[in-house]
Amino acid sequence: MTKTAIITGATSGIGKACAERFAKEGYNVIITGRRENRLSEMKEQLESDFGIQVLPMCFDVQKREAVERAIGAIPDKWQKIDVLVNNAGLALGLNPIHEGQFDDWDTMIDTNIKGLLYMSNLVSKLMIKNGHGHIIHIGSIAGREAYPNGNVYCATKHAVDGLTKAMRIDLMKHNIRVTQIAPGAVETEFSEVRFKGDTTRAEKVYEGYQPLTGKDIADAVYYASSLPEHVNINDLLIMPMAQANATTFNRNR
Ligand code: NDP
Ligand code: 8X3
Repeated sequence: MTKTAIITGATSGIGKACAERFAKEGYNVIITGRRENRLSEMKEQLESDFGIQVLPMCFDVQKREAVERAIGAIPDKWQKIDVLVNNAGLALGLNPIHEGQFDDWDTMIDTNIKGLLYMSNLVSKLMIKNGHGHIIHIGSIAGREAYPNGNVYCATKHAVDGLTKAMRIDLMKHNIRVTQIAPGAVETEFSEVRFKGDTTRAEKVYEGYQPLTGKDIADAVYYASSLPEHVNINDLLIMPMAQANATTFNRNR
Protein backbone atom coordinates (compact mmCIF):
# COMPACT_ATOMS: atom_id res chain seq x y z
CA MET A 1 0.00 0.00 0.00
CA THR A 2 1.36 3.42 -0.97
CA LYS A 3 2.37 5.53 2.00
CA THR A 4 1.67 9.23 2.49
CA ALA A 5 3.84 11.98 3.95
CA ILE A 6 2.81 15.56 4.68
CA ILE A 7 5.59 18.11 4.71
CA THR A 8 5.17 21.70 5.89
CA GLY A 9 7.31 24.36 4.25
CA ALA A 10 7.88 22.22 1.17
CA THR A 11 8.40 25.17 -1.20
CA SER A 12 12.09 25.61 -0.39
CA GLY A 13 15.20 24.26 1.29
CA ILE A 14 14.92 21.32 3.68
CA GLY A 15 11.16 20.84 3.18
CA LYS A 16 11.49 20.76 -0.60
CA ALA A 17 14.31 18.22 -0.34
CA CYS A 18 12.15 16.09 2.00
CA ALA A 19 9.25 16.17 -0.49
CA GLU A 20 11.62 15.08 -3.25
CA ARG A 21 13.09 12.28 -1.13
CA PHE A 22 9.75 10.86 -0.01
CA ALA A 23 8.43 11.07 -3.58
CA LYS A 24 11.53 9.26 -4.86
CA GLU A 25 10.85 6.52 -2.32
CA GLY A 26 7.33 6.06 -3.73
CA TYR A 27 5.35 8.01 -1.14
CA ASN A 28 2.40 10.16 -2.14
CA VAL A 29 3.15 13.59 -0.68
CA ILE A 30 1.05 16.44 0.67
CA ILE A 31 3.15 19.56 0.21
CA THR A 32 2.35 22.78 2.05
CA GLY A 33 3.57 26.36 2.08
CA ARG A 34 2.34 29.87 1.30
CA ARG A 35 3.77 30.19 -2.22
CA GLU A 36 1.12 28.64 -4.43
CA ASN A 37 3.08 28.88 -7.68
CA ARG A 38 5.96 26.89 -6.21
CA LEU A 39 3.55 24.25 -4.91
CA SER A 40 1.98 23.88 -8.38
CA GLU A 41 5.38 23.60 -10.07
CA MET A 42 6.47 20.99 -7.56
CA LYS A 43 3.31 18.94 -8.05
CA GLU A 44 3.93 18.76 -11.78
CA GLN A 45 7.64 17.96 -11.37
CA LEU A 46 7.31 15.30 -8.65
CA GLU A 47 4.39 13.54 -10.33
CA SER A 48 6.24 13.36 -13.65
CA ASP A 49 9.62 12.40 -12.14
CA PHE A 50 8.43 9.77 -9.69
CA GLY A 51 4.94 8.64 -10.81
CA ILE A 52 3.44 9.35 -7.40
CA GLN A 53 0.56 11.64 -6.43
CA VAL A 54 0.99 15.10 -4.95
CA LEU A 55 -1.61 17.12 -3.06
CA PRO A 56 -0.56 20.76 -2.76
CA MET A 57 -2.10 22.74 0.12
CA CYS A 58 -1.47 26.47 0.29
CA PHE A 59 -1.86 27.93 3.78
CA ASP A 60 -0.05 29.84 6.50
CA VAL A 61 0.76 27.64 9.51
CA GLN A 62 0.51 30.68 11.79
CA LYS A 63 -3.24 30.99 11.12
CA ARG A 64 -5.11 28.53 13.28
CA GLU A 65 -8.36 28.63 11.29
CA ALA A 66 -6.48 28.23 7.99
CA VAL A 67 -4.66 25.17 9.34
CA GLU A 68 -7.91 23.70 10.66
CA ARG A 69 -9.61 24.35 7.31
CA ALA A 70 -6.75 22.82 5.32
CA ILE A 71 -6.35 19.66 7.40
CA GLY A 72 -10.15 19.31 7.65
CA ALA A 73 -10.34 19.42 3.84
CA ILE A 74 -7.86 16.60 3.20
CA PRO A 75 -9.79 14.16 1.00
CA ASP A 76 -10.58 10.73 2.53
CA LYS A 77 -8.11 8.86 0.35
CA TRP A 78 -5.27 11.10 1.62
CA GLN A 79 -6.13 10.81 5.29
CA LYS A 80 -3.96 7.78 5.99
CA ILE A 81 -0.94 9.92 6.77
CA ASP A 82 2.14 7.91 7.74
CA VAL A 83 4.62 10.74 8.24
CA LEU A 84 4.29 14.41 9.22
CA VAL A 85 7.43 16.50 8.75
CA ASN A 86 7.02 19.69 10.79
CA ASN A 87 9.57 21.74 8.90
CA ALA A 88 7.99 25.18 8.17
CA GLY A 89 9.94 27.75 10.12
CA LEU A 90 12.13 30.78 10.00
CA ALA A 91 14.37 33.23 11.78
CA LEU A 92 13.82 36.97 11.41
CA GLY A 93 16.59 39.34 12.44
CA LEU A 94 19.74 38.86 14.49
CA ASN A 95 19.64 41.53 17.18
CA PRO A 96 20.29 41.81 20.89
CA ILE A 97 17.11 41.45 22.91
CA HIS A 98 16.67 45.19 23.53
CA GLU A 99 16.82 45.87 19.78
CA GLY A 100 14.51 43.04 18.71
CA GLN A 101 11.39 43.79 16.66
CA PHE A 102 8.13 42.64 18.26
CA ASP A 103 6.64 41.76 14.86
CA ASP A 104 9.61 39.50 14.10
CA TRP A 105 9.22 37.80 17.46
CA ASP A 106 5.50 37.21 16.89
CA THR A 107 6.16 35.72 13.46
CA MET A 108 8.85 33.35 14.72
CA ILE A 109 6.81 32.21 17.73
CA ASP A 110 3.61 31.85 15.69
CA THR A 111 5.33 29.87 12.93
CA ASN A 112 7.98 27.79 14.68
CA ILE A 113 5.99 26.91 17.79
CA LYS A 114 2.28 27.53 17.28
CA GLY A 115 2.24 26.37 13.64
CA LEU A 116 4.01 23.16 14.64
CA LEU A 117 1.49 22.66 17.45
CA TYR A 118 -1.57 23.20 15.24
CA MET A 119 -0.23 20.75 12.65
CA SER A 120 0.73 18.18 15.28
CA ASN A 121 -2.64 18.31 17.02
CA LEU A 122 -4.69 17.94 13.85
CA VAL A 123 -2.53 15.40 12.03
CA SER A 124 -1.96 13.25 15.13
CA LYS A 125 -5.75 12.86 15.40
CA LEU A 126 -5.73 11.31 11.91
CA MET A 127 -2.75 9.13 12.85
CA ILE A 128 -4.52 7.90 15.99
CA LYS A 129 -7.49 6.88 13.82
CA ASN A 130 -5.10 5.00 11.51
CA GLY A 131 -3.38 3.28 14.43
CA HIS A 132 0.12 4.52 13.70
CA GLY A 133 2.25 7.42 12.47
CA HIS A 134 5.53 9.27 12.69
CA ILE A 135 5.98 12.96 13.46
CA ILE A 136 9.37 14.41 12.60
CA HIS A 137 10.33 17.87 13.83
CA ILE A 138 13.04 19.94 12.22
CA GLY A 139 14.76 21.42 15.27
CA SER A 140 18.14 23.14 15.20
CA ILE A 141 21.51 23.55 16.86
CA ALA A 142 19.74 26.75 17.99
CA GLY A 143 17.53 24.51 20.12
CA ARG A 144 20.58 23.17 21.96
CA GLU A 145 22.56 26.35 22.46
CA ALA A 146 21.86 30.05 22.64
CA TYR A 147 24.13 32.15 20.44
CA PRO A 148 24.69 35.90 20.40
CA ASN A 149 21.61 37.78 19.13
CA GLY A 150 19.79 34.52 18.39
CA ASN A 151 17.56 34.96 21.49
CA VAL A 152 13.97 34.48 20.26
CA TYR A 153 14.80 32.16 17.35
CA CYS A 154 16.87 30.01 19.74
CA ALA A 155 13.97 30.03 22.21
CA THR A 156 11.55 28.79 19.54
CA LYS A 157 13.88 25.92 18.66
CA HIS A 158 14.35 25.08 22.36
CA ALA A 159 10.55 24.88 22.43
CA VAL A 160 10.62 22.44 19.51
CA ASP A 161 13.11 20.33 21.49
CA GLY A 162 10.82 20.35 24.54
CA LEU A 163 7.70 19.61 22.51
CA THR A 164 9.42 16.69 20.78
CA LYS A 165 10.04 15.10 24.18
CA ALA A 166 6.55 15.90 25.50
CA MET A 167 4.72 14.68 22.41
CA ARG A 168 6.68 11.43 22.43
CA ILE A 169 5.31 10.70 25.90
CA ASP A 170 1.72 11.57 24.95
CA LEU A 171 1.66 9.78 21.61
CA MET A 172 3.67 6.64 22.42
CA LYS A 173 0.53 4.72 23.44
CA HIS A 174 -1.03 5.54 20.07
CA ASN A 175 1.85 3.94 18.20
CA ILE A 176 3.09 7.32 16.94
CA ARG A 177 6.83 7.87 16.82
CA VAL A 178 8.16 11.37 17.47
CA THR A 179 11.61 12.35 16.22
CA GLN A 180 13.67 15.51 16.17
CA ILE A 181 16.25 16.14 13.47
CA ALA A 182 18.33 19.15 14.51
CA PRO A 183 20.66 20.60 11.87
CA GLY A 184 23.52 23.06 12.06
CA ALA A 185 24.07 25.39 9.09
CA VAL A 186 22.16 24.32 5.98
CA GLU A 187 22.41 26.47 2.85
CA THR A 188 18.80 27.28 1.90
CA GLU A 189 16.73 30.47 1.73
CA PHE A 190 16.93 30.61 5.55
CA SER A 191 19.52 33.41 5.82
CA GLU A 192 17.95 35.43 3.01
CA VAL A 193 14.70 35.33 4.99
CA ARG A 194 16.46 36.10 8.28
CA PHE A 195 18.17 39.14 6.74
CA LYS A 196 15.01 40.21 4.90
CA GLY A 197 16.31 39.91 1.35
CA ASP A 198 19.89 41.10 2.02
CA THR A 199 21.52 38.42 -0.14
CA THR A 200 25.07 39.74 0.38
CA ARG A 201 24.74 39.30 4.14
CA ALA A 202 23.02 35.95 3.67
CA GLU A 203 25.79 34.59 1.44
CA LYS A 204 28.42 35.48 4.08
CA VAL A 205 26.83 32.96 6.48
CA TYR A 206 27.99 30.11 4.24
CA GLU A 207 31.35 31.52 3.12
CA GLY A 208 34.63 29.66 3.55
CA TYR A 209 33.28 26.21 4.51
CA GLN A 210 30.94 23.56 3.17
CA PRO A 211 27.49 23.91 4.74
CA LEU A 212 24.91 21.12 4.80
CA THR A 213 22.35 20.89 2.00
CA GLY A 214 18.62 20.34 2.26
CA LYS A 215 19.27 16.89 0.80
CA ASP A 216 21.65 15.98 3.65
CA ILE A 217 18.81 16.62 6.10
CA ALA A 218 16.15 14.97 3.93
CA ASP A 219 18.29 11.81 3.84
CA ALA A 220 18.27 11.71 7.66
CA VAL A 221 14.53 12.42 7.83
CA TYR A 222 13.81 9.62 5.40
CA TYR A 223 16.20 7.27 7.21
CA ALA A 224 14.40 7.85 10.53
CA SER A 225 11.03 7.20 8.87
CA SER A 226 12.21 4.04 7.12
CA LEU A 227 13.21 2.12 10.25
CA PRO A 228 11.01 -0.72 11.54
CA GLU A 229 8.09 0.52 13.65
CA HIS A 230 9.61 -0.76 16.91
CA VAL A 231 12.64 1.54 16.41
CA ASN A 232 12.57 5.29 17.02
CA ILE A 233 15.30 7.82 16.41
CA ASN A 234 14.51 10.21 19.26
CA ASP A 235 16.95 12.87 18.27
CA LEU A 236 19.68 13.57 15.74
CA LEU A 237 22.01 16.59 15.77
CA ILE A 238 23.60 16.93 12.33
CA MET A 239 26.36 19.46 11.73
CA PRO A 240 28.60 20.41 8.84
CA MET A 241 32.08 18.91 9.35
CA ALA A 242 33.35 22.50 9.55
CA GLN A 243 30.93 23.61 12.31
CA ALA A 244 31.76 22.41 15.82
CA ASN A 245 28.91 24.18 17.63
CA ALA A 246 26.56 27.10 17.07
CA THR A 247 29.36 29.65 16.78
CA THR A 248 32.60 27.83 15.92
CA PHE A 249 33.37 27.38 12.23
CA ASN A 250 36.47 26.33 10.33
CA ARG A 251 36.31 28.86 7.51
CA ASN A 252 39.52 27.81 5.81
CA ARG A 253 38.26 26.63 2.48
P1 NDP B 1 13.78 28.03 3.80
O1 NDP B 1 13.55 29.48 4.02
O2 NDP B 1 14.51 27.60 2.58
O3 NDP B 1 12.40 27.25 3.87
C1 NDP B 1 11.43 27.55 4.83
C2 NDP B 1 10.12 26.92 4.44
O4 NDP B 1 9.15 27.22 5.47
C3 NDP B 1 9.58 27.47 3.14
O5 NDP B 1 9.05 26.42 2.38
C4 NDP B 1 8.45 28.40 3.58
O6 NDP B 1 7.40 28.37 2.61
C5 NDP B 1 7.97 27.72 4.87
N1 NDP B 1 7.29 28.65 5.76
C6 NDP B 1 7.83 29.69 6.44
N2 NDP B 1 6.87 30.34 7.11
C7 NDP B 1 5.70 29.69 6.85
C8 NDP B 1 4.36 29.88 7.25
N3 NDP B 1 4.00 30.89 8.05
N4 NDP B 1 3.41 29.03 6.80
C9 NDP B 1 3.76 28.01 5.98
N5 NDP B 1 5.01 27.77 5.57
C10 NDP B 1 5.97 28.61 6.00
O7 NDP B 1 14.56 27.54 5.11
P2 NDP B 1 15.04 26.09 5.59
O8 NDP B 1 14.70 25.05 4.61
O9 NDP B 1 16.44 26.23 6.01
O10 NDP B 1 14.15 25.95 6.90
C11 NDP B 1 13.33 24.83 7.18
C12 NDP B 1 13.37 24.54 8.67
O11 NDP B 1 14.70 24.18 9.03
C13 NDP B 1 13.00 25.72 9.57
O12 NDP B 1 12.19 25.24 10.61
C14 NDP B 1 14.34 26.19 10.10
O13 NDP B 1 14.21 26.82 11.35
C15 NDP B 1 15.07 24.88 10.22
N6 NDP B 1 16.53 24.93 10.25
C16 NDP B 1 17.24 25.53 9.26
C17 NDP B 1 18.63 25.55 9.32
C18 NDP B 1 19.46 26.24 8.31
O14 NDP B 1 20.67 26.50 8.58
N7 NDP B 1 18.95 26.55 7.13
C19 NDP B 1 19.34 24.87 10.42
C20 NDP B 1 18.49 24.29 11.41
C21 NDP B 1 17.14 24.29 11.30
P3 NDP B 1 6.55 29.63 2.11
O15 NDP B 1 7.44 30.83 2.18
O16 NDP B 1 6.14 29.24 0.73
O17 NDP B 1 5.41 29.68 3.06
C1 8X3 C 1 19.34 27.55 11.82
C2 8X3 C 1 20.79 27.46 12.10
O1 8X3 C 1 22.66 28.37 13.56
O2 8X3 C 1 21.41 29.97 12.23
O3 8X3 C 1 18.57 26.96 12.81
O4 8X3 C 1 20.42 28.98 14.15
S1 8X3 C 1 21.33 28.76 13.05
